[in-house]
Amino acid sequence: MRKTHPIDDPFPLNQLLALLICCRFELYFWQHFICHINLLTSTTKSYTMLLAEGVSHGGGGTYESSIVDSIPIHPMGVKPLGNQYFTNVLNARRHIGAVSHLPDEMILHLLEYLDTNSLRKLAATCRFLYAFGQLDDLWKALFLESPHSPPGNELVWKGTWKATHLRIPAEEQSRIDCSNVFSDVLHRPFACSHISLAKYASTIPASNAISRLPSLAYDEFAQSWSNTPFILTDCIQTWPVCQEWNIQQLHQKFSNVSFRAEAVDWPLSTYYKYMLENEDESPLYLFDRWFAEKMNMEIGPRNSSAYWPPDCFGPDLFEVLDAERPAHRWLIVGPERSGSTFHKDPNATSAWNAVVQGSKYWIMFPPSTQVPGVFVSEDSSEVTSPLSIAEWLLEFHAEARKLSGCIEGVCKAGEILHVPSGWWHLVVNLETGIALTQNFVPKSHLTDVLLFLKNKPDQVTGFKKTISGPFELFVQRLEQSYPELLNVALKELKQRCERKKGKWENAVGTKSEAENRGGGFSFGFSEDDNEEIP
Ligand SMILES: O=C(O)CCC(=O)C(=O)O
Ligand SMILES: [Fe+2]
Repeated sequence: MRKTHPIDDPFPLNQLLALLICCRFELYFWQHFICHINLLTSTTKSYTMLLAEGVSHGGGGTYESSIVDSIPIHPMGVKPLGNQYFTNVLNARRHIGAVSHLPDEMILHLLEYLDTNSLRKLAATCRFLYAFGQLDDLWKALFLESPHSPPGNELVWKGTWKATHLRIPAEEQSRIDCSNVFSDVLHRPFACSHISLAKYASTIPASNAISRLPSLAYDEFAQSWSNTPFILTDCIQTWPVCQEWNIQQLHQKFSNVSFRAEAVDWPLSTYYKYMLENEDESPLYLFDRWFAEKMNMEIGPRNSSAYWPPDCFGPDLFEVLDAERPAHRWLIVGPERSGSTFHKDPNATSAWNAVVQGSKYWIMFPPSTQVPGVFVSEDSSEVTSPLSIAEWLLEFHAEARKLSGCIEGVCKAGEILHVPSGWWHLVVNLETGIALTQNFVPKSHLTDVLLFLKNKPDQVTGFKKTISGPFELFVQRLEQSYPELLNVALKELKQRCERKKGKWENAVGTKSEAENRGGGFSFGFSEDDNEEIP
């Protein structure tokens, strides 16, 4: 059944506000709104440049006819804002009454406070707000907030978040022509979900290219490579999973098994359909830490195992924590464009990431880099990467890849990539794929991990809640299994803190607070600062 629609009735502002008040309009709105607008204003610049490039390449035509050919026409005909200057059609924005006083960014932000019914009602008032009411990100948020499916009424992916949330077949959704709606806020997510990723992955400057080695011995890793990203091209092909796994095979074998994909637990059959059919700018990413248990798999050592950690990384010191070790391995499945926005791995651990199917583009920076578009709080306890991967690539990639220390590379099926402790990384799947990742503590980064556990207890993640002192527990276990190594690491830890303390006192010309209080050695300096210590 098609939805009827009172097209282009003016919609008064007080009605929208009344709706919002009835819904979930909250007091922190204004503060949040201002940050949001600032960010959107900055990203709009690069988006506009992208569109302008399209216009100039196309000899002055409109965006649709000329821009980068991978971006098709919007399914409802919505156009970028700038296109309003190339047309004589009556702009649908003229019919939104008093709401026209609000910029598009604000309208979208207000709509984020609406519940399902209010959003549907508002979308039925005029063509412009209808277009806003189709934004699938709004429906994704409503879906994720809604209660889980009752038994017997299992969730089925219906092609869009709106259709899935409302449980209507995609073909029964209304689709009204919106070719007189001009809005970057509406067009940008669509454009971002179609940008060509290959153009970022295929133009890597030689000076940034990640080292590709056939294999590596542990001694070489320990001596020269533990602080450097690299790809091993001939290391994991003997893993049984590399011969056996592909998406279809996993789908057949585990279709009823639920896996964690960000905020939801979905049977693989649902995620598989989603993966094939979604058009999201940032597709939901399957990232499951309990996969071995769910798939009844043996992991390392060799022989009967499905895969095993490569020898070259040496002993993983977190193994001493045994059942108390924090989350450390994940199965990763995702479609093209899915991936991980900028982050450092937890607890100062290193990681390896093995691609079983597909390929991934990686861009990485050394620990002390200020990555453009990534906001780190003063005590580095909060990291915000507010842009989607596509927006970051559009806005910041060109500038970021010129920064010193930038490393880029494509890790292909059958290859494994090393992420050193503390390194920033953004990763995007260039095609549908499967990967396995594991975090570990090599001997050469023991001090970093101890320092992190000691100095940043509020940022330590992945341990069971019942473990009150991860640092103390780790030290205690190391004392039993690696007493000499622990001694050396604790000495180094002390030296690093004292050097840092000395540097601080030189800078401010006073004794540290700890010393004034009579305390000697203090762990009060973060390991990020140690990057600056020669
Ligand atoms: O495969 C990915 O998306 C990246 C995962 C990741 O961040 C890691 O393995 O450290
Ligand atoms: Fe990571």
